[in-house]
Amino acid sequence: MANIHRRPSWAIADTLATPEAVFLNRRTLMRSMGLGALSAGAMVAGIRSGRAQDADPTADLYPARRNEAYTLDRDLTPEDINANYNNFYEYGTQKEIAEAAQALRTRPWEIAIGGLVETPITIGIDDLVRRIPLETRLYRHRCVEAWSMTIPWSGFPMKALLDIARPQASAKFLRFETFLDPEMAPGQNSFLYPWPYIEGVTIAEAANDLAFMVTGAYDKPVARQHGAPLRVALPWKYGFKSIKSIRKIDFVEERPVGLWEAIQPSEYGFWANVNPDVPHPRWSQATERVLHTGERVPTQIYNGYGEQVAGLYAGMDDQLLYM
Ligand SMILES: Nc1nc2c(c(=O)[nH]1)N[C@H]1C(S)=C(S)[C@@H](COP(=O)(O)O)O[C@H]1N2
Ligand SMILES: [Mo]
Repeated sequence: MANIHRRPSWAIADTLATPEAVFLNRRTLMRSMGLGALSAGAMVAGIRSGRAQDADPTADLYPARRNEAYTLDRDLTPEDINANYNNFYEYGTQKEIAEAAQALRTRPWEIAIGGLVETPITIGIDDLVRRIPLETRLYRHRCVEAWSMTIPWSGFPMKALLDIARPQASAKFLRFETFLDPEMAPGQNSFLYPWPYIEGVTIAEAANDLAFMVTGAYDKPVARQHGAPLRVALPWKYGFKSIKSIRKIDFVEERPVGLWEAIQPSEYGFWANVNPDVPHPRWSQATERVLHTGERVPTQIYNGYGEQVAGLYAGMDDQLLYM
């Protein structure tokens, strides 16, 4: 167990993770959870409940207006590739969680926005998405494991949350929390992870135009395996910052400790800005594997978004900005 604590499977650069290594890790985890049999059953139940769900009540909002300020230097990752290669530990530690994730029930889905704000609010996802105009942006995504993808996200700027909740002067950070429901998400039965998944950003980061709240992808409501019905996209940071299936957003004074930072603070920090020159303790970040071509390309500082976000970190050289 201590060994798994040190080395969650996704924490191995995926170029180093042989299928054997992934299999072994998964089997060990299952055994330690006593979940071998249950997991197969949960998977079938998941597929069934996914099919039984009604059509998404926000489907009419897509395709959302394309924001031409966000384009790409490379092709989009084909939808079927993206939809079948995911990190969503609530549904398993392997990349093939798409089927299991269909167990995620996305309605009713309320989001509680509170903490140090003028206007705390609990709002249903369907009300939230109709309150703010949606737009589509083509974004890059760089996982800390050194693979990358490109995706047409739809949603709204994170800044809209500041306008809705109006943080008090004492608020310094946003703290995001994923749902907690081990019956719906078998991975949350594992005591190896401090569920629920938590992540955070500073108020200044949230106000940067690049910080995006995702409600859709590929011109329709976002798929469960990508973090329906509401997730974050912070394309200049390693992917683990982009938390999925959000239920709670709090404005806080103290810096939030994310799930991965809680497990392994020497490898996963708060800032997690992409930097090819700062290796992960166990692998290089100089290049990345493009998911849909298999090609290795150089990684760029801030994942290519430095012009927009580098200013956020001026004078912060005392911080561990790149892990
Ligand atoms: N709740 C939750 N959010 C999460 C994760 C997770 O396991 N649980 N994985 C993170 C990681 S490591 C990555 S790379 C991205 C993957 O997003 P994708 O599966 O849509 O490509 O989600 C991030 N958000
Ligand atoms: Mo990741």
